[in-house]
Amino acid sequence: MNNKNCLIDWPTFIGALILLLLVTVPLIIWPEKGEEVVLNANDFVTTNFGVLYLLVGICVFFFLLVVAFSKNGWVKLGEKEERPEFGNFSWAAMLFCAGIGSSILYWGTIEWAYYLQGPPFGIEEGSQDAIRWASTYGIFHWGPIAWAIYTLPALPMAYFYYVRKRPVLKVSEACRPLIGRAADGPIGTIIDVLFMFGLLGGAGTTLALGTPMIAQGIHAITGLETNMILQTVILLICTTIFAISSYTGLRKGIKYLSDVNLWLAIFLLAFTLIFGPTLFILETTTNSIGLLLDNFFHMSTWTEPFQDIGDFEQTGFPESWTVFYWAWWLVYAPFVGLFVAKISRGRTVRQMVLGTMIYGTLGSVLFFGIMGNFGLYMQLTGQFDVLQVLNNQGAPAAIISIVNQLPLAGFMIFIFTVLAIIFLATTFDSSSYILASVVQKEVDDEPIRWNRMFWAFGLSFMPLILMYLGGLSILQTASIVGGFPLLIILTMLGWSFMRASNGDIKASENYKPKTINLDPRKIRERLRRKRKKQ
Ligand code: NM2
Repeated sequence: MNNKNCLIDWPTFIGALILLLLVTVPLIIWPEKGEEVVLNANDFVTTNFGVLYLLVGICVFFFLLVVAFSKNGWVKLGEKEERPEFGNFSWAAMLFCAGIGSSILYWGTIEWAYYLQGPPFGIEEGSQDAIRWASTYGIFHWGPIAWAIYTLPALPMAYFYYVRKRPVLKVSEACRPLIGRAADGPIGTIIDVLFMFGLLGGAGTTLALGTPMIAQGIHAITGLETNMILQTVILLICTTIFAISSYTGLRKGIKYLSDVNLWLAIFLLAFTLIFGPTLFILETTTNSIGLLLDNFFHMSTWTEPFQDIGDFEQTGFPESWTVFYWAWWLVYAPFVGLFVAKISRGRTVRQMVLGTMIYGTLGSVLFFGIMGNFGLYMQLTGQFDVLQVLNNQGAPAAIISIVNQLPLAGFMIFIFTVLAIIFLATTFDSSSYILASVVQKEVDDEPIRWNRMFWAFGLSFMPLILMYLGGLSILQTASIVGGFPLLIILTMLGWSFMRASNGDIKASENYKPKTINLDPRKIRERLRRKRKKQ
């Protein structure tokens, strides 16, 4: 073993690997039985613990607001006079690109169609109300609560980076104020392994959804059959693009690709807005924002109770959507949090918190408002029957055929597919970076190469099996089950931040409470002076 390999934290490495194999190998050996077990696991978690996911979602949202507007929010992430390292636009763009991948192309374009057919709140399928909610619910699932979940881990991480000046690359490390020296022992290892497991599950959902969509795009452009072989090849090509670039030191390549992606995405959105039904898009999006604001608390706490007791029809909507989404955001949260922390130097905690929630939501509104409402328009006007394609040929075909309705269709499908491929390659890049870092005791500059490669290929393992098994519920289960331990880990991260920052604030001499004491004498004097002037 050369001394570089001594850097590997073997218990975490092996722990995560064993967990991954324990879950995936039986699925390969017994796919049919496996499918049943996976669906049961989904059912078990969402039915029994669904309410927990919803509660954590809304609590995280409030917690962040409290942090932002309390003394903890005034803490500067950096030196006193330091200005933010990045301007607002590039900060917001980087934030969005880190947190979002190919899935926003997928769901942004097609989510409404699922809601139109299976509306929430017992609303009649295809009714006016169902249409309104169809274009609103997507924004909710990609909105303020979702972004709050992303931001929470950034709190302790940014705090340790810039205030305590201790870089944090591991979740266990960020929990140190809470668990103390246990962070170095088995408890720390368990936390890191569970985080890795969650990320492997979440990325599994992302890659297993994104790949068939890319295959469909390639099919539309080249006519190649969209079978398992094509999908496997795409997954491997995306891993290889990334592997080559990171192996040959072309790391800048990925950074360059991310920038290209930002502009391609802006182009796709602007083009669709201008050449699509502009007024319809603007009106429907505005309306959805109002509907969302009006019903925000109802949506975030809707558990569909007493449905199974009385003789009511149960939609299963909260379990199949809201719970799934919160879980999916949860599994990515520590990893995105780390990135948010990195780019937030020079901001206050409050700026970081409100910035992520507001800019993140705005970005989601753009995708869902423009791409989603474009598809909805096609459906409602009868220009193109999206639902029929969705039900007969599946979501990837429906998505690509919506893009196919744009002017310059061939070219736009090409842009859309390239966007999705780059998104997928960058997901491999950033996720494998984090996975590899977590299993190292130290990281100087970059994780060890073979370690990085190992996790990049490890990442494609889960989606391959998921795609092979197929079905939306199966893909969702990877995130739902992987996200379960994150419910606890996220709570620990929030707590850890409060404990560390409250302690430091109290101990710091120059802390003055920000309450303003108004002096009645001075007020009277000021009013007198004012009157005199008049
Ligand atoms: N989230 C945002 O698949 C992706 O686009 C990455 C997915 C959690 C739903 C993140």
